[in-house]
Amino acid sequence: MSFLPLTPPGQTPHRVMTIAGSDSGGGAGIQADLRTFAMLGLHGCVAVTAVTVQNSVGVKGFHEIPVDVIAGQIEAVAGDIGIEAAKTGMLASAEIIGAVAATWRGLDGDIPLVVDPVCASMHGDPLLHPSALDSVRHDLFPIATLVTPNLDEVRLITGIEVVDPASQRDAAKALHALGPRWALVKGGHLRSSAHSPDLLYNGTDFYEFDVERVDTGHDHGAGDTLAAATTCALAHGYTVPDAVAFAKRWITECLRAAYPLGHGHGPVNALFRLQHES
Ligand code: PXL
Repeated sequence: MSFLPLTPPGQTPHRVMTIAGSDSGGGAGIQADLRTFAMLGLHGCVAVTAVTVQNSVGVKGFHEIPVDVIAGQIEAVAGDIGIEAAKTGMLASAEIIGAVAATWRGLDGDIPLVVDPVCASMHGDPLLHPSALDSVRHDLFPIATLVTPNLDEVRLITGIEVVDPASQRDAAKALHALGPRWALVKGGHLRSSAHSPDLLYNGTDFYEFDVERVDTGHDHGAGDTLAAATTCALAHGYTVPDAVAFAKRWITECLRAAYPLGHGHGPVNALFRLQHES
């Protein structure tokens, strides 16, 4: 199965950045993003925002990186290597969100930015201080090309409980009103549905992405991987709807290949290509 065109050896691939937290268990966060960047043939750069202490069972705590170090990582890469598209994941605090937003606004050019507004782990462990939700709405969303909340994050950010297509549309409108150019309301957490329809909205048009649900107990890092693959496609010059369609195809394969790990939830598997393609 083909995904993105690969760069010939010796030539510089497209360059993307993840601004996110480290997952010591290797399933989500920066580790998941870099796996998808690499497996899609892009060069991945990193601004680490926090270091989590976690395994497959849960998050035991996290340490926030000082904001000047976070801003410095973004500026160092942008000023030398260049960033063609980026994504944000775990940002932990209002202070970090403020620093990332200010740094991002200071960069030259209109670089596509995918904002995955990570609030909690799949076990419900908090990855964002509740007091930072206002910064998500007012500092982070306005700089986003695309926001990709899951349904729990939609509820925290907009107050809307998505239970059906009508409320999913309302949520897309409420998210878009906060300033991103596009909002994607992921349906993956609608457990009752046989499908997992995602709804994309740009203030004018709705696009629906209805991919077969892959039921696996091992979906740690699924949201990160979807946003990372979308970022890769944007770096390749895809439109946002095409990038989301591409990323849906990628996460579906990663979910099909997910594996058990430790005593809890295993991760989605971006390495499936090593097993299926040479
Ligand atoms: O999947 C969301 C996520 C993002 N970033 C980090 C995480 C998690 C979930 O656990 O640990 C660092």
